[in-house]
Amino acid sequence: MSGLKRVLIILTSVAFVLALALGGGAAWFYSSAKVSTVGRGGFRNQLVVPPLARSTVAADGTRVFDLRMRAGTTEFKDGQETPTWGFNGSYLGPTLRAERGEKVQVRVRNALGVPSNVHWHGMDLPARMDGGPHRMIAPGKTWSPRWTIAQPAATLWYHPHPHGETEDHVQRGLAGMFLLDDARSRALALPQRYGVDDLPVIVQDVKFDGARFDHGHGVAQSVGFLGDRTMVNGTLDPYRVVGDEQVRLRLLNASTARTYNFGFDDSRAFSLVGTDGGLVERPARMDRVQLSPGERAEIVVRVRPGERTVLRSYPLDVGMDFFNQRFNGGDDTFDILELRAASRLRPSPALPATLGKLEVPDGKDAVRGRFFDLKLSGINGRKMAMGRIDETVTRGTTETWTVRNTNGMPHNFHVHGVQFRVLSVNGRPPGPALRGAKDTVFVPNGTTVKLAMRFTGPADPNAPYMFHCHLLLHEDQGMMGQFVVVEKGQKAGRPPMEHAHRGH
Ligand SMILES: [Cu+2]
Repeated sequence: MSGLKRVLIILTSVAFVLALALGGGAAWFYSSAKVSTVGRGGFRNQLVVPPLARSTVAADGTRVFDLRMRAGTTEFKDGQETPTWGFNGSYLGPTLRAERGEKVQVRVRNALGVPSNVHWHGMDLPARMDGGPHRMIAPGKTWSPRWTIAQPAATLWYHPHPHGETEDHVQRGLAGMFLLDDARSRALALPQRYGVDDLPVIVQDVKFDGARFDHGHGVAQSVGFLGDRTMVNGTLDPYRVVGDEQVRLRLLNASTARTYNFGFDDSRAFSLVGTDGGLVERPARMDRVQLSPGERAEIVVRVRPGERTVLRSYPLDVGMDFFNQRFNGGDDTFDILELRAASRLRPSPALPATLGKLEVPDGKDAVRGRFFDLKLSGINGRKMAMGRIDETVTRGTTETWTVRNTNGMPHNFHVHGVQFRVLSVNGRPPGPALRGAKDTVFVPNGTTVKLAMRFTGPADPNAPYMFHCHLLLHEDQGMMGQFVVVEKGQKAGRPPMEHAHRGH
């Protein structure tokens, strides 16, 4: 054998071994990116239901709540104390509840030791009360926004919104529900005994490094943080004993990046009765409902005496490409919550055939359209700038907003201070889970959604509302813009810069 030939054989062998190793590495990397907790955790812990926040009623009829943001530790796993943040407790916060027409005030005290703030997600309220990134609360200070509840019954929530740090503050535990009621919702034959047949289900994915949270981002995860297990209301491996034939679950995706595809382990049908902004016009039967970060769905599920059924999150079915599907959590499966039906169940009335009329506009009276191109590098090519107002809308008018994602990764779109109707998804009428009032909508790659919304104000040219991707890493990286609501003919002013310093 010639020397040259020998060298060639050696080189070929080395290349072959390298290719095998690379291929094996890639295969391992690919298969290790898929997570399933089915049958893994057992359901060992009774689901914690956040307490209803206590309130007082002031002389002028205002319902007053107190929230205190603080640091602490929480025992998620036996004997292990995890450093966490919470409102009035060590993790998450109490459920605030108010009635349509009621005046409310929330006194928010920041005892964290670092600046933070609170945004009322889904609330129709003046921009100055909205808790955007301009409205920071310094350590030791209290912010006391007040407004009148001017929207239908709904499952809303609250969480911090500090520019560049929202993912971190929410992951540490700062989130809670804000439920609204009205005369119509109270009169309907829907399960509505809080903590009994009407359960808050705050879903978050987490990862532990011993006792501590591990908030690291995976290398190929463009969406941000993805955990390897889930919690409901801060409870790992949760179960709940239910004593009624029908149970209402108020699902909130409070995760920072993960989208869930909820269903039951036997794929039984359930009834969707509410979306982000309140009740849908009529209950819709389905066996899956998908929620991206920030979205809510109210579902009613029927259970049989003595049975156990598991709320599960299935792999996503949104036509994501191969790579995104695997590395952004689309192939993952989680056992979320086990419902244990008592051996004898209280009878529940049949669900009403209709739940009422939607109050979001159908877009026919739209006076203007706007277009938003979602890119991680910025919306419409611009990164969030605290001192720049991106859009100016006229109070009392209806607009259509067209939102497109061709960015090669999933995004969603949340608008502050308003509820909208989804008119179309890629030119077609939306599916049943998108036919209610919404404030956040999933926009996977290759999708264009058209929304209709009416800005009821009040006008304030100097106080902006936000629109942004609610995948919190993306929001922190600048996928956000600002709009103001003005009176006809008025010009946008300047955002209040006194709260804009963040010292990064
Ligand atoms: Cu995004």
